[in-house]
Amino acid sequence: MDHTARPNILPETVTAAYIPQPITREDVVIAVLGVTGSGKSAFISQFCSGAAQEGHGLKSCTSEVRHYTCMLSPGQNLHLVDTPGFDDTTRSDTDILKDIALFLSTTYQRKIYLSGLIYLHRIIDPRVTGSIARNLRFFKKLCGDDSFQRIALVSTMWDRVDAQTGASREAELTSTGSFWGDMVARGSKVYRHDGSFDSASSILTQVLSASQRTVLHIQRQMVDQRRDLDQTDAGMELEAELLREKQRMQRELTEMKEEMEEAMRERDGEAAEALRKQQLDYEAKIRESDRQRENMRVGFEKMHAEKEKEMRKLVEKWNIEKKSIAREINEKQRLLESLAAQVERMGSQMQKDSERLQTAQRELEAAKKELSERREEYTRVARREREHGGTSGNAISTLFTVIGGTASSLALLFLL
Ligand SMILES: Nc1nc2c(ncn2[C@@H]2O[C@H](COP(=O)(O)OP(=O)(O)OP(=O)(O)O)[C@@H](O)[C@H]2O)c(=O)[nH]1
Ligand SMILES: [Mg+2]
Repeated sequence: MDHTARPNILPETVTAAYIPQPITREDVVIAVLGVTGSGKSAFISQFCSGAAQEGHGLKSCTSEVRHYTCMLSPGQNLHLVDTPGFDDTTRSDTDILKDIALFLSTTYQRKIYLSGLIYLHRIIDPRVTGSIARNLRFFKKLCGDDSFQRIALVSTMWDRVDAQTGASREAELTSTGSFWGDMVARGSKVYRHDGSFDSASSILTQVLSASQRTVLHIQRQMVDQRRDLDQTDAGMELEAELLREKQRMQRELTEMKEEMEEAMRERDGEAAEALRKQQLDYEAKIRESDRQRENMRVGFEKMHAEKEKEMRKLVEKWNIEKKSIAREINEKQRLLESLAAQVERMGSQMQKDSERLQTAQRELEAAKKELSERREEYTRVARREREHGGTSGNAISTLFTVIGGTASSLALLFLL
């Protein structure tokens, strides 16, 4: 294990947003797998910032296989393939296996080979639970022994565990054949990830440093040998698992029927009804398990055709949505235009009103000035008259002029 290598995937190479790029033969492709919540999307997001959606709740987050692209060097793209975990809370294992198998077969058929696989595991998990072990089994079957040396086994969340506990869990994983042991014995490398860019980048750099590419069992079996999915190693593993589960449910169903007969003999209606409901539930589960097994009896070409049909339906749905959104945008645009015209009309009216107001203010100022001049004039005339002790014809005419001017100014004030 090498924790000292300097990261040479620098933050500047991280792409700012997810721009899906078609994968070419020259590109580097790395698949990221692991149970739900192990940190696959978070790991990928370190390099394609904000791209892969991370989950923060209890539900599985990534529900389909999707690749994210970042640039390794000018002209060379790196695609990180995000996958849903087999224990997804929203989709069946067969649907997930089909999706992963389809991606791997399609790329392989186009002679695009994987440069490596990264398998993530949460070091904070105190035990390798049934579902973790199951996930690992499918993963190993998917890859096949000859690809083990291209696998990076990465335990995540080292920032959330004390070093000693983490180390002892890691030792158990690597020393137990049915966990990581058999893969490590055949060349898989073990790494630790603490959630930081530096640790993710150091791991990716080391995965990239080995130049050889690999072909997985599922790729050879589906494309070269043209097997149906249920005839591949991974498919057979899943089929066997589904069969075991079905047999278990059938055994329980038989016991349930016996218990129900007994409850009816003892006239315990309540217990019989509860058992009847449980029985219906089990029968539905068994039918679903049969449907899942049937679902895997499909070859690469048919899987491809099914996916294309699904995509065409999606595109049709998008087109309908696009049209309705375009209609909505047009309506909003028209509304906006009519509002803008209204605002413009109000604006020009306001402009006219403000001009009229300014004219009136100017006239008022002039009238005030005139009034005060005439008042002064009147005062002067009155003073002169008092001084000369009489009223001349000239003075009377001046007085009339003053009074007349004042009246017109007052009239203007009232108008305003
Ligand atoms: N502290 C810490 N948190 C991490 C680390 N890796 C992932 N997480 C967090 O763990 C949660 C689950 O991570 P995801 O990347 O969504 O896990 P996933 O494997 O993609 O899960 P699915 O899409 O459901 O299969 C997210 O909240 C991550 O931010 C880590 O190394 N340290
Ligand atoms: Mg995810």
